Amino acid sequence: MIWNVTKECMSRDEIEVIQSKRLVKIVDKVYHNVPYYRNKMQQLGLEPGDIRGIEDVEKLPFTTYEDLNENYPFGLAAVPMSELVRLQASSGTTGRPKIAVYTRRDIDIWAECSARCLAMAGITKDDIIQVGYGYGLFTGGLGAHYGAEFLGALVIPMSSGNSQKLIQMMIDCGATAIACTPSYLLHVAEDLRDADLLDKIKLKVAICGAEPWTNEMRDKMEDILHLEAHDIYGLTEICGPGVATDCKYHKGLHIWEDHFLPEIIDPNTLKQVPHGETGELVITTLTKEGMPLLRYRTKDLTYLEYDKCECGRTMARIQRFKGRTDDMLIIRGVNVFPSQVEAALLTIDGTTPHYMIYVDRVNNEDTFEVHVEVEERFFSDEISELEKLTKQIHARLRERIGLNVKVKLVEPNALPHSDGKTKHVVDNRKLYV
Ligand code: DLL
Repeated sequence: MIWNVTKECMSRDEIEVIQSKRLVKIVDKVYHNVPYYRNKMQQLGLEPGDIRGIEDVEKLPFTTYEDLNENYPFGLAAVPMSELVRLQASSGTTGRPKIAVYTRRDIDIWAECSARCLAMAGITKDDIIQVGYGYGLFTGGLGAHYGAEFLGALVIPMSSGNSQKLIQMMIDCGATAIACTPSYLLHVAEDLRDADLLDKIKLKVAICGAEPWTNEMRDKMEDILHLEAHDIYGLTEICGPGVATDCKYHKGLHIWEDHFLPEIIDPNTLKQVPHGETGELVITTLTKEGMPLLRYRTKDLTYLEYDKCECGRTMARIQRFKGRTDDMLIIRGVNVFPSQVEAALLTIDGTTPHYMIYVDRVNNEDTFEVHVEVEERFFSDEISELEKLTKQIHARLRERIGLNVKVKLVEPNALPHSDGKTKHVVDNRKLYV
């Protein structure tokens, strides 16, 4: 079902007219309300009047995570605090979260975008949907929740982390749809199969995202659960889930171009690449009030397809992600930067800055193991000292990155050292192709 035909099926000319109008407005707004943007524009010799439409977007400055960090927490807000009604966040490289703030209208538009995505996956007001993304600072739970409610579906706000309860409610309540990370759904699928409960479920659609996943994962979950799986993309800085989803033709994820202006740039030259070429996805928010962002560098590598889709939608399609330009890892849906691990280790006496992170996927669950070189003395001391240190590191990492990780202490020089750029991560999941 197409939730908003007038918007989702506009001609390219109509899309561009709306984008141009909105871009002019948003540029004017940030120039006058966000001193940081005003300075950035002034440094480039730019005034709002210089931006007359999307053809001028390349004149505008980029926004990066570093800009968010510099303006943490509310420096990029474009409205008075009294107009903000929500804050969401996800991990940042320095330990400071990436924050997004929303006005009431932002929440309504986010709900509409999320509802369009769910409708694109075939979910209607007659469905019972379990939201298995985390609720809280993470945008997944509330983003999917508001979208599903907006659509009129019956929402079961499960959150993440308790698959036995999820399975019980799925069966008892006859859930027909589920929204959660793909790895979590595969884990649930295997639990259902092992417990011989597959014939008790009524799921027909899954809407999975927040982390990269492969076609093999999609085939596997569709095969076990007999449902159709859709991919949903989003990021905290832009709003959360609901930026883009794939329709039943699965030829890329339609991005809501009336709210988000996408560009693909070469991350080295920072220039737009020709249509169809891969580069970094950059998004300008066209309607956000609380924290509008100009040319936000997502760090996600992909390309866009602009031809009309068989589903009737005209909005551009984001193609399979090829990786990220930074070293962010997504572990069980949680964003983790190696620098966070390093910062946590450095707070503990006895550790050295030499560490290695090994990531893998075992039985559809991400494993995260940190090997740390510790001072020689721990190996001559009693074994209980080593155990104590392991526990301390485990607890510190849990507190700092929110994950239970496996910690292994090794002797000095046991890990590969390099004179150049040290590699800190071995990721054996092969999620990007
Ligand atoms: O992951 C928002 C979200 C929640 C999206 C639920 C979909 C479903 P962040 O925690 O800020 O926000 O992480 C954003 O996750 O830049 C991508 O690298 C990655 N990502 C999100 N969705 C997908 C996807 C949420 N479908 C970062 N495929 C993004 C691949 C994805 N990567």
